[in-house]
Amino acid sequence: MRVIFVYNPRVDGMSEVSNQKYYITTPIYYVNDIPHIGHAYTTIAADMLARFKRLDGYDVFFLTGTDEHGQKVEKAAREAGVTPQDFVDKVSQDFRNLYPILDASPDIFIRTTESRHIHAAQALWRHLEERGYIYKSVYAGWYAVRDEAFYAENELIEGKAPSGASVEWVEEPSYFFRLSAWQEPLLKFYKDNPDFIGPASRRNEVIRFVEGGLNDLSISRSTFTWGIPVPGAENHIMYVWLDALTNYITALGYPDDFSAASHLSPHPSQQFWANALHLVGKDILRFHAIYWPAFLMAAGLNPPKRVFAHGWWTNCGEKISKSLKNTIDPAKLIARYGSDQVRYFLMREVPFGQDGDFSEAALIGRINSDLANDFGNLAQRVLSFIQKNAGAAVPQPDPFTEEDEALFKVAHQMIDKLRTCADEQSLSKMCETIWAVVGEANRYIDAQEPWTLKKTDQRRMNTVLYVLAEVLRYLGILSCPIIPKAAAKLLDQLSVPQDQRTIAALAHHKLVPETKLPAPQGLFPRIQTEATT
Ligand code: ME8
Repeated sequence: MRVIFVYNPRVDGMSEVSNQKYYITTPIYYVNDIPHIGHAYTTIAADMLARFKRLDGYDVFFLTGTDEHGQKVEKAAREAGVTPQDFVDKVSQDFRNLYPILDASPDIFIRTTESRHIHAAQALWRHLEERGYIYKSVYAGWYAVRDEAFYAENELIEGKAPSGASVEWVEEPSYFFRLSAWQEPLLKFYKDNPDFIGPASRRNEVIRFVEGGLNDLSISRSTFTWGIPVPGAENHIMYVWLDALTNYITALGYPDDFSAASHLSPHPSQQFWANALHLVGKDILRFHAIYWPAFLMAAGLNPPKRVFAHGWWTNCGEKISKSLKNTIDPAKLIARYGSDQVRYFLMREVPFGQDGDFSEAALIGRINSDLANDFGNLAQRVLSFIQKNAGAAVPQPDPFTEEDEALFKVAHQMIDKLRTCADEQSLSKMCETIWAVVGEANRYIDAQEPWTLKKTDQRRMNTVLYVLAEVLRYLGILSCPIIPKAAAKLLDQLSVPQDQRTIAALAHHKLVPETKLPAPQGLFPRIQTEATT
């Protein structure tokens, strides 16, 4: 049962959402290795959406965390010569330490070794068992530890998993989930919920895969012990993906709080669940778009609202991997260029959903052109002109001209465009939408020439500066999700009160003439390179 929400109409005709829930998740990352740019990418994307929805008045719940069980992690601990628990405590902390560096704002960081998660995963198992979807047999087939995935013989390519991971032959007693029973219900579910999988090209891939037939899935292992014990069969541990996927409902209080609600009085956790968006890389779409909704439906629960699979980053054309020694450390990159700069680059450079190639030259290019030249320069020109020629305060405008109104209009239109893009996870389009207005404002200043008006018509100069400062207020507020530090700095320089840094405040408030403005400081330093020095 999906919960229906009512939008509150706004006085000025803009829709404002009140108290609507938005639940966004990243994958929980394996702790077999230190965090790299790929992990930072999904986390920043989720953060951008979480911040945008908060800005738009939503009640947001943003979840991330670490996936700490399974053979891959156990093997990494063994290689490091420490116990799995000590190992996961250390690496999980490395991931946790990354969030402030990325300027990411998760509400909860979950670990699959926490007792509440073990309780939730075992409860889900019991529900599946009670409903007749689990049976015991023997698994004999291929397994790729790197992917933590089972593969059928006909899926292998030259003796390897389709991902390129090595496979090993596994033969062991195992419990199975009746995935085959879910082929038709899944296909119906995809048909009834055409937005469940994004982007559309990925949706088609998933549908083709399911149409090809689903085998029952081995969901327990009995040849190693680093995992959650199967309830009632303690010599088995749960397959790491069944364990890991459950994290998304553990964080909402499953099973205790989650099922306490009815559709007449939905518990807040159910309202979040009805609006859940899982952001994942394309590598793990199958688990999220096939296994996960099948597990949930089999347990009598609703699937999430949407799963969006983004593309894959390579480094100068090469797959990023530890063995190629080309992993990119996001913390080092941020120390060199700044968090806003790296966030903007990752979100802007590649349309979300497509693959991208990382290069430092491209990052520097974006910093110098989009951030320093376009946005930073606009703010600097306007604010330092006000500082020098308009008494260091918000100028008093005269009635606005057509050109002024046209610029206000494009600034205002950003709001609905950004809302649409956010709901489609078109993150690079969100950046383009804002930078299009930066471009309009730069063209307006060049056309209006406040430096000439200074000598010929100071009242018109004040109006032009007011218009530009107001548009900077729009740009500052709406760019918060992408470049939170620079946006806050800009809003400080415009003396925008903290409680007016929301989308609702854009229409309800305006800059108040004669408000004192502090001395401006540059937002984005240019990066000097050999080519530019
Ligand atoms: O799969 N480009 O964890 P994981 C873009 N624990 N994104 C990348 C990337 C790259 N080169 N490399 C990694 C797991 N990612 C499971 C998830 S969820 C219930 C369990 C990102 O540590 C991307 O989001 O291997 C990818 O899906 C995820 O990291 C895989 O992280």
